[in-house]
Amino acid sequence: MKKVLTYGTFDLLHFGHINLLKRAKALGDYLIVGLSTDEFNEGKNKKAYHSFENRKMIVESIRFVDEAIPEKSWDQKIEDVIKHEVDLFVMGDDWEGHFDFLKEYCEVVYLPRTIGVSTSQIKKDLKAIQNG
Ligand code: C2G
Repeated sequence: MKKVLTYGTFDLLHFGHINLLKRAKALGDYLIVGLSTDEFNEGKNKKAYHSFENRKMIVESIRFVDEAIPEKSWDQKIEDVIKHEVDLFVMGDDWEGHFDFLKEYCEVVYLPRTIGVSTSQIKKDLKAIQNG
């Protein structure tokens, strides 16, 4: 069984997230998502709209996702790859090169981001609609 691992916040879930998860799952048999906790997001200067628990419930409901684990720090990826016996690590290519250190432990693939959508743009657009 080929195990795939990816990480993210997955807030205000959109088709860019789904495209990533769909392609990641297609590269293996079992997809684990390391979901950023609210505390970890503070370190990314990100404030998710949905809480970790609610984002976890949503992400675990996606048919491409087999398991969600908490992402609490930048330093847990090697341990996660080993502990979960991961064969392939996947991220969107906005992270190109950032996780090449994992190549000692598993395959690393960066997939093209889906153009034209992002959680931050959704927030901006909604604010503009509200302001009229
Ligand atoms: N993504 C994408 N296309 C978009 C938006 C996002 O392919 N239009 C991908 C990102 O490249 C990432 C995943 O969807 O692989 C999740 O995106 P975010 O929730 O924004 O994750 P991020 O904040 O980049 O956190 O340790 C890694 C971090 O936790 C990644």
